[in-house]
Amino acid sequence: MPAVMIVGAQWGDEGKGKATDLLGERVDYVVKPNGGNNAGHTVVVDGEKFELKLLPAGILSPQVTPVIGNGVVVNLEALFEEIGMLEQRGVDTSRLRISANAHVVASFHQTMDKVTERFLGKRAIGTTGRGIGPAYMDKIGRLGIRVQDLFDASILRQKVESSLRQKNELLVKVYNRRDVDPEQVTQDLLGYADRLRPMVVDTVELLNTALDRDEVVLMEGGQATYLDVDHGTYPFVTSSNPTAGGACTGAGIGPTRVDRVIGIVKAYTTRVGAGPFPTELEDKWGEYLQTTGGEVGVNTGRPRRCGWYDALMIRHAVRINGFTDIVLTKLDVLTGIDEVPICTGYDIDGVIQGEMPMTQTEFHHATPVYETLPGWSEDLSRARTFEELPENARAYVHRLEELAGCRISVIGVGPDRADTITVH
Ligand code: 2SA
Ligand code: GDP
Ligand code: MG
Repeated sequence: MPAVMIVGAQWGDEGKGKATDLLGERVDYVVKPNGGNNAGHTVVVDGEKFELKLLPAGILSPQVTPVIGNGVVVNLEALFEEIGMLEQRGVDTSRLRISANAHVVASFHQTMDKVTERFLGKRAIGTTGRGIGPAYMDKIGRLGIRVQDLFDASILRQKVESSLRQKNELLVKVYNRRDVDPEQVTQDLLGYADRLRPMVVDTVELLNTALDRDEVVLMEGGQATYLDVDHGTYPFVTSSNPTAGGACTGAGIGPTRVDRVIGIVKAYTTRVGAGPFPTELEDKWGEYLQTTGGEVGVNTGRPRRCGWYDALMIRHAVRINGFTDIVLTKLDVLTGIDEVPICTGYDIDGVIQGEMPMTQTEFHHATPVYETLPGWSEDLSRARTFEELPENARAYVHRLEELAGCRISVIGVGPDRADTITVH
């Protein structure tokens, strides 16, 4: 079986971590193709909760080789902290492999992230403050530091100096901050080199030869479609391509080898950080979803903004990513709502439309048009087959499937690995 992909279809936190963990039992490699320690996955295994930020969720499955792909930006301090936390809890992390081409997030990237956000004031993006944007800026600007540079001190020193030259000007003259000493940064990074070296390999060769042997490779996208720098709600996005095409680039696996592209879709919508969100609820229902769904950021502890399901966004995400299947998560959270609204259109300055608008201005002006389905009050968490779901929950799922134009193969009815219904 060739490669499989997991992609978030909304603004993140759809439950990708749990989906990866579920598939973990059937895959040999899990590769993270994009993002860094801005991600946050919660995986619950037999009641035990694991919060992962940088490492792929596949690390929790003993037979899986977890891989950090070339498209990832790696904060080394965060990496070793997470490895230490997992080892302490008895998780074997020795199989972890890291691409020599992945980029490094240095401490000054984090400083730049924070000062830029502060400088933007009311227009801030609401980043996670982990230095992700500045690290990708350096990558695209050809000033980046790669993992392999840690194994050549003189190259590393040159790269750190080049990256800091302009930033130090900015820090001192614009942001009124102290400049950063390149030698100190170089020494800090070199301090990780020996521990890092055994994990670093040519991950393109590793993954593609595994596929040649018919082993299963799962690409676990970070963030989500509407945080994609090309397809998302720009500029309120992350600085990578968390969509299906980006996963191919970030893992070094060609599209012809991908068998399934699985979209992870929450049964309602959430968002952390700033940016437009047509179905956002600022009433008691928003609070209800926030509380019942436990909608708090894994990484920064920020409460997530909550709203109803937006069918336009999902249909568009199906197109962008070419989803073959949808995993619908958190259906259980909707239990107890009398009537469940689904956004099926936008009223944009008096004109109703049924597809995502072309421009960001229109999206900012979009007011949702809802159709309402009858709710259910039964506890879903014990259901293990589609037939065990109450009739109204089944009708909700069928309607979402119809509106998305893509089959819903798996349904999540609780946070635990076991709280899952396989439909197809
Ligand atoms: P950044 O830090 O440059 O990537 O931020 C840019 C935007 O991307 C959003 N973003 C996220 N949205 C949801 N979840 C993310 N990860 C954490 C989690 C969030 C947390 O999984 O819980 O703990 O706060 C994530 N990472 C980036 C971010 O909110 C900005 O809108
Ligand atoms: P990710 O960033 O997409 O991996 O998602 P997060 O882990 O940040 O957020 C998803 C949250 O929902 C986590 O706390 C999961 O444990 C939880 N979760 C996942 N699937 C389900 C589900 O079907 N039902 C419920 N109630 N919780 C779920
Ligand atoms: Mg998350």
